[in-house]
Amino acid sequence: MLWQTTRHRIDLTVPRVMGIVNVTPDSFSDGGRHADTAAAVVHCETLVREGADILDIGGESTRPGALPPGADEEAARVLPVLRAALTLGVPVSVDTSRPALMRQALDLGVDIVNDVRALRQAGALELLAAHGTAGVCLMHMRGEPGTMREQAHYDDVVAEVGDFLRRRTEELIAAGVEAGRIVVDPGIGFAKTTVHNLALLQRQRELLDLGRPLLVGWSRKGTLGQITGRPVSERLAASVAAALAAVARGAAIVRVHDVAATVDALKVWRAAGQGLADPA
Ligand code: HH2
Repeated sequence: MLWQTTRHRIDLTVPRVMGIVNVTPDSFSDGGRHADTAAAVVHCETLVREGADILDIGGESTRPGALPPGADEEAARVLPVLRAALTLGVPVSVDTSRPALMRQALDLGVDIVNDVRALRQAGALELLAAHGTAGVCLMHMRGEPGTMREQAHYDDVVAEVGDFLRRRTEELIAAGVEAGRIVVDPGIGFAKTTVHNLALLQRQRELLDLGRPLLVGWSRKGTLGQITGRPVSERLAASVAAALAAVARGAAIVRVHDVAATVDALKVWRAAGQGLADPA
């Protein structure tokens, strides 16, 4: 299994780690820590040293209740960091929903567009189709971060998330995006309760029927706090456990804050033979 992106063909026969770089003052877990360009670039370098396979750089906090920054503000946060990250030798993803910023990022040579709104802003889908070479991550969310909690109602969350991702994938392919460039993400914590998030983990294998690689982001999220009783700053062990559980159920890429710990855990996981073809 491969993920074709602009400069890199990512081999997904082993689980990959996407390191999170939030260039924001208000992200739920690390807001303000890498809010200026210099700190964010140092963080990119650190994550690559720690073994990140992909860097995901974003300038909008999408925590529940967050309001989006202005377009100029988001671009000013993200573009200089993308420029520096592109020199580090790993695929670079821009985490944005704004087509104008996607275009600027793609012009810089960014490899992947990761959109929590699944390219639903006007012009985004056409932009990716016309660009032709970028990878895309389509994530499930309902509504907007500011209001999404009100929309956490499903009869069967796994089926409904799967239907959305299938429809969206088909729409991209119909618009001209190659299937091999698309990965899908159930959107843990986006318009979902703890019960919904856990159903998406327990039954994650059903989403493999979509025929696209799965990317999942459990890192430090609220459901882990619900289970462990721990605040965001103390969710490392819970995040690593969730990442392993997701990989065990077929996730190809895990989006994480704590790259070093996740990379170590996955090394042991693989050495133990989990999820690998029998090495004998
Ligand atoms: N989660 C967040 C942001 N972007 N992208 C994908 N594909 N999947 C996710 O689960 C996902 C995402 C939220 O996490 P974080 O970036 O740490 O927080 P914030 O949005 O507050 O910056």
